[in-house]
Amino acid sequence: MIVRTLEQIIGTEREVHSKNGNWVSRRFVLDDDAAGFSFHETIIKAGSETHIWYKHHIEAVYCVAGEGEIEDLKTGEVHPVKDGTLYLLNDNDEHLLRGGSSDMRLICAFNPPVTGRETHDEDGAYVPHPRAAQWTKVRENNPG
Ligand code: 9YT
Repeated sequence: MIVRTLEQIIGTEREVHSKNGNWVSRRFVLDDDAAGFSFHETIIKAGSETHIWYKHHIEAVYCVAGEGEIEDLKTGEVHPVKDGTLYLLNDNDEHLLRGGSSDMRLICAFNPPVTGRETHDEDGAYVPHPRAAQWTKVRENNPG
């Protein structure tokens, strides 16, 4: 069993600040924990807008505080996000994530797991997991 607290993560390399100051993310579970997913708390700053496009990852995001919105760049749909809202980027969906009048506190899970060494490229993507082909096969064999 692994037990970690936010206090233990803040100020370490498991806490990552975006270059533009739009978000800060605390990685509770990473690839080297071998859980099959990574698990993060991300704070999206009020009033910010971030272009994100995880081309190589599936991400589930659950909002537990604050409010904002997500715009699906394929359809143009805008969805409000607040305490109790979940969105699942199950189709590598390109999107804009906007903070509203208060910081959003989001709980995020990634598959394949993030290693912690990725940075957003110009498209808002992370590089593929080092064993991405294996994860693709797991998903193909479990279509739901
Ligand atoms: C909301 C969202 O996309 N969070 C992503 C996690 C964060 N950018 C991270 O931990 O890298």
